[in-house]
Amino acid sequence: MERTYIKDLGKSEGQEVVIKGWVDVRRDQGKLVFFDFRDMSGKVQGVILPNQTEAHEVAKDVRPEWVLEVRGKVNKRPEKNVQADKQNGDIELEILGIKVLASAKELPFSSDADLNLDTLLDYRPLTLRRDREQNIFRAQNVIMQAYREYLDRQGFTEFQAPRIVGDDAEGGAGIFKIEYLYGHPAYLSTSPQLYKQMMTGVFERVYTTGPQFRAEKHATSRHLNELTMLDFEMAFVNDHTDVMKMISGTLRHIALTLQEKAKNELAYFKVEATMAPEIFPSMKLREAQELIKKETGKDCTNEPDLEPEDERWLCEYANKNLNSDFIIITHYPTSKRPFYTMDDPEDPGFTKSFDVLFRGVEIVSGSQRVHEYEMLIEKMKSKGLDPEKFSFYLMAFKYGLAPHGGIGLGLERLTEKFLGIENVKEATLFPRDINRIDSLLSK
Ligand code: AMO
Repeated sequence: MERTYIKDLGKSEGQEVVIKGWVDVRRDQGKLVFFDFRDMSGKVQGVILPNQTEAHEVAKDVRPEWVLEVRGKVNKRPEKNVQADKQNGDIELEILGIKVLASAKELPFSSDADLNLDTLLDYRPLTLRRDREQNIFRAQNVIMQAYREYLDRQGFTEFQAPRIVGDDAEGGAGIFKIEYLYGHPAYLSTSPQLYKQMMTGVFERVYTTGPQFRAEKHATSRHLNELTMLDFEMAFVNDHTDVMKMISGTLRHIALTLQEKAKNELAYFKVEATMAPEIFPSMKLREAQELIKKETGKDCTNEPDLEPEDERWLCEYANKNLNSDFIIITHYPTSKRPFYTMDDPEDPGFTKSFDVLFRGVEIVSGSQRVHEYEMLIEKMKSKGLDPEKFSFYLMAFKYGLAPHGGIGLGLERLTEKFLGIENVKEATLFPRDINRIDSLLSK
């Protein structure tokens, strides 16, 4: 008999079916044995009635996480036992036969326990099986699909960027050095920045997704050493505001798609619907700092950047006063932004750059880029970089690139904030941080 997925059992009422999956929970009640079974599509309760001696015999040793093939009859539950809020809460599988596909040791934690971050990560292959973790990564999958869907519709072309690079694009972010062939030094990329810019000379509008590496010794709830970055870059922009419109549209589409396709996951985390207007509210860094001073008395008006507490305050402000969970801060100082960022001639010392803040944290950086060859060489030199080292990249500019701009978006931070969870590592399947690459670096 063909396997039926657990989510489809409701359509087979009164019929005999075969399911395959894991034991989620086992409960013995006198002569009845109850199981919750789990497969990739959901959960269902099964029961072995007292007369099923063969099934009882096989089930004797079966514990949570054993993998089974179960033959059974789908029965409607009596009215008083219906659990309307639960998947398959109105049916039950009457177990007629069990085949063990794999046995399992006892889990090192109880499956419904509230686990701290260390335990969650120490036992990642197992903790990922929990409802909470499944919901995080199902929602993340929807985010990825929505990101691609929106940009595809806007005429973008997806491309794959290399991860082994000859130098650092971001100048500032720590970079991991590796030994390449013949002893040549090489690095792990910190961003696909240079490649996406070159690609605008081919496809005009491009995006790319994938791992990026940051060799920074942070111990915070927002930093990873390997992150998934979603980047796009678009040619023929008038200035950075065209890019701001595109990222507003992208994030709004992701928010709406989550509400439509990840309803259950959002409900699990009890998060309020995201306020994502068509174009996000924005203000210059200096205006934001003035606002903070006026409203809170904290004077950060000469600082070149926002501190985490400023970012939190601005997001609360936008939530309460601007009907938006997102706020864009523009015009960071030239000294704080990478060489490829366009200066604003109307605001000397500041750039046509921006960050998008979402529920208290920066999730996106972006800007209009310098597209003129000579100006770019000057900018590199002013940052102490050797243009010779970037001659491959500069070739694209020497032979004509259109005015362009783009963004980089951190997938894990975005997921974390959409779901209202507390640490970016919880929104990372297998986080790399200062303490661990799967297992702890030192005990
Ligand atoms: P930036 O360095 O600001 O910009 O990175 C873009 C976004 O990536 C995420 N991010 C991180 N997430 C977790 N841990 C980290 N260590 C980490 N570092 C960055 C954040 C951040 O907003 N090339 C530019 C983008 C551009 O201008 O197109 C860049 O890399 O969400």
